[in-house]
Amino acid sequence: MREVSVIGLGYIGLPTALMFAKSGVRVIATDYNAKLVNSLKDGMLSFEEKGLELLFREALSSGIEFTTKYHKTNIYIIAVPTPYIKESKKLDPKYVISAVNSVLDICAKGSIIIIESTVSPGSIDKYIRPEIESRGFCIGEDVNLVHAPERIIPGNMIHELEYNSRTIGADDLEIGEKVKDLYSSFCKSEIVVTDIRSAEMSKVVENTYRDINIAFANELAKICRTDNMDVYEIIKIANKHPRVNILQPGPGVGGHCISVDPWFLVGDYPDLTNMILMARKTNDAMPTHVLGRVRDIMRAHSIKDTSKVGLYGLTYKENVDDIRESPTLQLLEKMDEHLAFGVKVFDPFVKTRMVEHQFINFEDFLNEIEIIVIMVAHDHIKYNMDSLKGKLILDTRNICDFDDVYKL
Ligand code: SAJ
Repeated sequence: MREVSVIGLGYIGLPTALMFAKSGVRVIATDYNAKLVNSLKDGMLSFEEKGLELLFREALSSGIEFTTKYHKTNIYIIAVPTPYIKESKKLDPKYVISAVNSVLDICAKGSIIIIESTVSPGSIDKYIRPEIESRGFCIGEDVNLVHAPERIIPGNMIHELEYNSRTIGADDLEIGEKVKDLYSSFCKSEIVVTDIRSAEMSKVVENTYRDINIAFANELAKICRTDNMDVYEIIKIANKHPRVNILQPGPGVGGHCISVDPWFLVGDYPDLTNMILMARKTNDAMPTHVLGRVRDIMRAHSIKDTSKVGLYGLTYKENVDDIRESPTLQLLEKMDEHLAFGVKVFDPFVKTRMVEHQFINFEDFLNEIEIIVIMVAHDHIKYNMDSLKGKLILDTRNICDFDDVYKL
């Protein structure tokens, strides 16, 4: 039976570990967070995701093992966080380095270490190889290195794990093929084997492409606002062209991928990344644009009190519970900078209080506000659209079709 260790049981590591287990691979799922490991052992998931519960049950009955310890297997998949340093815009590789070291402490000769965490191009050469060599290991003989960046999208992770194509970057093609064979246990799509540098770069390029495309849509939204054109209608028509595919404008770009990865390129190639930098700035400026729209609406209706404004949605996008770098958090930060406080917040996916003036009950939230800003297009608000009647609505996601709705 094939065997693999998955290290880091977060948004990527956990579904990946479960998927391997369900597909007949023996999985040792490791995380240093004892609380998380214990709750997984008790059958409790740490986050919500479509289809995850069922996959979890299937993996449990296939004998997946959750542990805080590193166990000896032949293949180790590292899916730990790779935060970026806000000031320098560079990657902080400390968690990957620490996980690699823990693997080196126990692994047998010839083991394969696969890094799934997103890293900035060149990071494996810069941080990981020297670390392994400084421990006296010969890469290619004692251990083999692979980079297999993930591509799954929160909200549709389980389906995409199975049906997205993947990239395997390896020093040695034979090792690459072996890893490809392992991922084929659940991945039904094409798996491309390439070198490590290309795998690192293509991952960051994919997210940067999306960031630039969203920035273009956001810029169009601002252009259309100045001359009262309907940006959604224009994008809809433009996208009928067979070679045009413009994404949707929104209140900003959040999450831990698209709003972060382009910075790696800007940080490493500051003189060569004009467009990438502009796109980042354009998207980062969207929460301020939303604030400007709120101010316009308040003025038009002689509302002076910001506590009459309610932000619907705290997560970075629809139908997930992840609030990292969310446009709503960015907007609240901007308000804070300008000493404007008191706006109310509600999100059906965020059940503990994360920010000031956050409501846990939707009706209570609605009772307190006159203006509602739809920041996230959760299904919840689509089903409850009628309850917004009588409010002033700023719909940043284009989901409300009432006549008198304000848009971006
Ligand atoms: N957004 C828009 N307009 C759009 C699409 C998205 O404003 O038309 C916003 C979202 O609301 C959100 C942000 O962009 O705030 C990012 O959301 P997303 O759904 O575009 O992407 P993520 O961050 O959830 O996942 C991305 C995906 N990358 C690409 O599509 C190229 C995913 O496949 C990656 O696996 C993931 O990053 C990652 O982990 O890198």
